[in-house]
Amino acid sequence: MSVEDTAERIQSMEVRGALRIAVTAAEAMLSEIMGGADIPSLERSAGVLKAARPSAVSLPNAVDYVLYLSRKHEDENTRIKRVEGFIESQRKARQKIAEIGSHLIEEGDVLLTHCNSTAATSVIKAAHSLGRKIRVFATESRPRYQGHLTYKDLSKAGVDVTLIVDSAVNFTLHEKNIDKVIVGADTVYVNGDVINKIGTSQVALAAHVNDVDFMVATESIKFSPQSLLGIQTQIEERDPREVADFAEQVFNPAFDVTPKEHIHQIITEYGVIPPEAAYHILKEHYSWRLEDG
Ligand code: RUB
Repeated sequence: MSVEDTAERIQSMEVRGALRIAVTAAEAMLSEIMGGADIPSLERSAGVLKAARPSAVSLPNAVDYVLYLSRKHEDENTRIKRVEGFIESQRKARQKIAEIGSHLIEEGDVLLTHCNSTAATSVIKAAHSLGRKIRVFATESRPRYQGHLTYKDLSKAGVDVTLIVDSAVNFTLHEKNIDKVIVGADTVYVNGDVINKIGTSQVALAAHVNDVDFMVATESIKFSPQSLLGIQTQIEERDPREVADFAEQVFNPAFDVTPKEHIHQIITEYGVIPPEAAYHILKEHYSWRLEDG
């Protein structure tokens, strides 16, 4: 698949979810490398891919890492091996998060999740496959209804899941005695604030008021090195017609920022950290990014 087609599939959300976006973009860069692309043409491809969706930092992180590896290894075979190794490391990170996160889900837990995060659902499915009896409430996640994907995925795995409308979150938290909320992330800032699907910050606020644990499951590829430099991630605004085709004025932000004060834990492939420890993940695992400019 060409870089332009891949960017189009990401923009149209045929490919969505921060990790899948990152891996698909890295795979498009890998095909270019396999086709003998030189550094200037890889740089051009990276630019096209990075412009596809602005709020998932996993996308520039993945694409820039492939560029970094390509500049570092001139030999084509080594380049290919390193990029393949990077893509594989992302699949392993997901498995590790599922394994680590499953320890945080207890027998009898009632959970709530928002949107469709494969990191969050893999934690839930891992806990379920360990035999824990759990129940999950999934928001439908207007306007694109990614919660339907969550519902289908969890049902298929045999998890007891119930769909709710987004505006039922606060009521459900106390009415159904939710123990924990678990969501994914598109971007994690150095201070521990998290960008995720629009409505996540409201879910977190409601969880805070109801004294419910709020957990974020995320691979380190979603941590923002730019935030170390004081640069904020752009919040994507999407087509108003996703919301309504009759209204002349529609505001349709796709993501929002949940403040670290409302987040209890962040589950990463390196372990469970408090949001304040985001700096350490960035410092240990993203120094290449700063070296590379
Ligand atoms: C998806 C979304 C997900 C994160 C994490 O938004 O907000 O929670 O991307 O997903 P969209 P994952 O549907 O607009 O891409 O854990 O699968 O990487």
